[in-house]
Amino acid sequence: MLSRRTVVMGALATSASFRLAAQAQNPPASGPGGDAAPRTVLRLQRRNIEVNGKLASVYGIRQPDGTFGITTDVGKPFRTRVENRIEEPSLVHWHGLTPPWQQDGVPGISGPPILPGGSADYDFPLRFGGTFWMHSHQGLQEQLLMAAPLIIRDQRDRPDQQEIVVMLADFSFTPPDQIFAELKKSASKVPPAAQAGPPPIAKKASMAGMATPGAAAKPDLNDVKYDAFLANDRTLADPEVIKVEPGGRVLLRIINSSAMSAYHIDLGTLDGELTAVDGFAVTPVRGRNFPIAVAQRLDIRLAIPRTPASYPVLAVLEGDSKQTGVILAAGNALVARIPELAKMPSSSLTLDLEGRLRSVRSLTPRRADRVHTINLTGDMAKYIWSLNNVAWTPNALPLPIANGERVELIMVNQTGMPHPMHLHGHEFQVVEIDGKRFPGAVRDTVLVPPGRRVVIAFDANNPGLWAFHCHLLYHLDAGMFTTLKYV
Ligand SMILES: [Cu+2]
Repeated sequence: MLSRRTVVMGALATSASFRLAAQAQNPPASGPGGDAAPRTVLRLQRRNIEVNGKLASVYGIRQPDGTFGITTDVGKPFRTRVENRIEEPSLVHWHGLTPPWQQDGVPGISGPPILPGGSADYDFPLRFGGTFWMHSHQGLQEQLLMAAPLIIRDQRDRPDQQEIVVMLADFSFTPPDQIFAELKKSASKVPPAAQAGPPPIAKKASMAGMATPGAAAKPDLNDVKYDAFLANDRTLADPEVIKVEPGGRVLLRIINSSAMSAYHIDLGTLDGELTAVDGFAVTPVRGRNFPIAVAQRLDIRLAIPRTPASYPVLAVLEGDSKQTGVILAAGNALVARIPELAKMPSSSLTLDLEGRLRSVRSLTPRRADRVHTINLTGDMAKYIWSLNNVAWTPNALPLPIANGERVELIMVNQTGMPHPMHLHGHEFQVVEIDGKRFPGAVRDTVLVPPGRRVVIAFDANNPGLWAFHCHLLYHLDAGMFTTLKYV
């Protein structure tokens, strides 16, 4: 049976009645799970941080006691109330979770945004644990750090292991609207030769590669020039220093909440063991350097050496030397200042690791009942980004699928930029790269570099209207977005 709250979350509710109904429920009535489970309040609010010695007004998602986001346990209901304390409408998406579609937090798809002063309630079971995150799906609020960790502990977590969450973000003092306007303006200055397709070639970095478009061209990266890169809201000029036990075990939960920036995680002299991507277990991969695209997460286990020392955990911007990070301080070690430029520039992200990842729990092998080919397309001249040459509008038709089907999405990147593609409401498995089938990682966001073909498979087991889009914020806003629908 639908609770009153679930009805309130429905897409049919208008913003006004949505707000009134939500307010009328205060104090909380008992939900489907009874009175027992307390409701966690999350407030969307303005806050100040200091970046490069200057004060910056950004957003945050915090509990009344100041805790960013949520840490909870698998099996518990996800019972939250989101209170909008900012001056504009907002709505929060639970990235990687599989709620009923009306609680997915995409304005105009799952339901209306929460008006200023209003609130919305959520209540759904947590089917699996792992490292997830939450972020506003409204406008460009994510660029102003409207994001927070969403950690679900499960049987993989060990009491003898210190958990450290590292949230990465890109930061600009330029307001997001202006960033977007400048992207459109500078795009229109691309010489006509660079606009000729197919495939359309992005500007700047890829200009040199114009004669050999697509995969052969150097990918176009980092078209927003950020003022800073943040790890837990701080730069390397004043990084977070986290005490760890010499000889102890650490689980890094790295979340890339950046709007537009991908990184290579540099563990320095520490050997890491990658145990999960986007929350889902993979056969462990050892290494000191791991790529992370926008919206992805990495769980990396570390064994801290017994000798006191400080160990930076860095994120180096792809195709650049700029870096951010946190410092792990084991014992009474001196903490040296880490420069904001790495010695060596990082390469652009590849699919080398993706092709090696193997899920610990694959989908049941099964032929696809339905296959959709989705070309990742764009027109750099107008800064229009699209799927199958359709820049999304509310009139765009959803991709049809049906309940119970095994669905495969073939993504072919025909542009000069990499696109991290995210499916809402379902975990998927990477099953093919460039024609080679393999039982890859189960995850919710996969990178498709220029000229590459990536196939994902999922089971249609959560009926509704679901978003599928590029997670680069300005590509998403420009129209690289579609929906899937089934009942
Ligand atoms: Cu994109």
